[in-house]
Amino acid sequence: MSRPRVALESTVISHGLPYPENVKVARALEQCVRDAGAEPVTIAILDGRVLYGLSDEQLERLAREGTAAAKLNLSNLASGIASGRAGSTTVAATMFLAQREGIRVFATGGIGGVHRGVETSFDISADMTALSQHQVAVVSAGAKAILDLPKTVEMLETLGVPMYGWQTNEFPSFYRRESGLKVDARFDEVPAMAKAINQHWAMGLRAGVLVCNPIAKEHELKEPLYSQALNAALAEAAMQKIGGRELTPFLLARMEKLTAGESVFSNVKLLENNARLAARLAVALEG
Ligand code: PSU
Ligand code: MN
Repeated sequence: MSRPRVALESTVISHGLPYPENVKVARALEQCVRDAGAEPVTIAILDGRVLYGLSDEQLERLAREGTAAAKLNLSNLASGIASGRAGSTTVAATMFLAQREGIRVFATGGIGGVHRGVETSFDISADMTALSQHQVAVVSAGAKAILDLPKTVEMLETLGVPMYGWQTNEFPSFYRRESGLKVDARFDEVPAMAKAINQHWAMGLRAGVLVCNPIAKEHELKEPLYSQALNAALAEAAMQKIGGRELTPFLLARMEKLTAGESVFSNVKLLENNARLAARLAVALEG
């Protein structure tokens, strides 16, 4: 019998992590999924085609492109494929493609959400749209505090996206375990979480599910480094008037510099943590 599949996104490869670390991390995440009993499916766009799984040569090409690759969400996915250029898929596009392929579980780092200053920018990630539309369980470390987390959580509720805490009551904030915000339900066992997710879809509720898996305590970005770097990165983005699709990659790159690489270490650790939990969930959902 074939093993349950876990989708992995590719924007984290092209826009989220530096080369050549991104190649190693992409392969390490696939191995985490395999070790936990599932089959990894990294999704990306090359030569006008959607790839479900990348060869070494294809992964190397995408990783080398870095931010020159098109960052594809729901609105620019089709034109990105048609262009023939290299493209990486965000959480939104990966969810859409995973569902199309019959994959029910997807591991990422953190989701995009409602940006700070949304009152004037109107910048809300298409990840929110996709979470409301595609029946895929997204395993994440929450969303990072570069976003407006209270508004992101409110929006998920409005869209009918369940937020399930893995062994936590708190909505995690990516580099940190806590945010002061609560999840909808807490699960301490994988089968119990799988049961709730199956229930959600079996009833005909159409949204995805956000599984919130906090970063391990020992891998958190420490205070005060975390808050200082975050505030500095946000201030720089505002000064330089960075917005739209460039904003998330800009803030991630600045966090790396301002924390002397500590943020990348935390990012990799939480990605691995999410890949492992996603695999266990995929196995439980099949059972
Ligand atoms: N969060 C991270 N690292 C990332 C991203 C989010 O910690 O690389 C990427 C994901 O692919 C996510 C996208 O779907 O950024 C959101 O971008 P935007 O805010 O432009 O929708
Ligand atoms: Mn945006």
